[in-house]
Amino acid sequence: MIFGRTERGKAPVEPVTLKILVAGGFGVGKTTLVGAVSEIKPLRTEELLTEAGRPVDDTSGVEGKHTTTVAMDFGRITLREDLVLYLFGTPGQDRFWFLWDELATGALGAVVLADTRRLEDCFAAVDYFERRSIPFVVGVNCFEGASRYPAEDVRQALDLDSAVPVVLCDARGRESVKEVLIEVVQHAMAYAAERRHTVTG
Ligand SMILES: Nc1nc2c(ncn2[C@@H]2O[C@H](COP(=O)(O)OP(=O)(O)OP(=O)(O)O)[C@@H](O)[C@H]2O)c(=O)[nH]1
Ligand SMILES: [Mg+2]
Repeated sequence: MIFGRTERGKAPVEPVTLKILVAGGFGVGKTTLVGAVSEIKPLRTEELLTEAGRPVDDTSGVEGKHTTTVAMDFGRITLREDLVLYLFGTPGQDRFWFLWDELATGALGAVVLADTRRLEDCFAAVDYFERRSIPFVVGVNCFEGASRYPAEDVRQALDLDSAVPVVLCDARGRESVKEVLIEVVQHAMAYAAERRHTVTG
């Protein structure tokens, strides 16, 4: 985690910068989410989905999808004058799992994007962050045509701890994505405070 230092009495304030991961299964909208909120042109590493990859790249539900992330997405958003998030979108396909540890280093928290038509695709991401004690929120990307489920149902289906926020969102919508990111930051702060309390108390 990289913290900018603020010097008292000096303006403008140098912002605190936090690293947030955007994870989840294949084609769930991670690249879309980073692109929707980033104030810089997002760095993308998209490659065309090929005929050869068809047996392993299941595009059902996202038939319009022609590319996939092979390394990462990178974007930046200033949530407040003194708070900047660096967003790292992970590749969704299992064959790129070896990149995750690199991407997760120093992350304050994560968004696990989920599609209710293929909820099982985000199990691996949920498991990954639980094992490493990286606080995360689940963002349910509400694709048109997918049934809407209350957040509580998604929590139960994913067997999530009651403290993990579940937020319905639209990965294409800037305001919607911002809400999810604010939720991650708040959750991560609460999580850190809780841990401090457990250690010192
Ligand atoms: N209808 C609808 N389409 C969406 C939404 N979010 C993403 N899409 C589309 O779904 C497809 C997949 O989006 P991506 O952002 O590439 O998904 P990804 O999770 O980055 O995919 P990988 O990197 O390959 O795992 C694209 O064609 C998007 O335009 C959404 O909320 N609604
Ligand atoms: Mg992607």
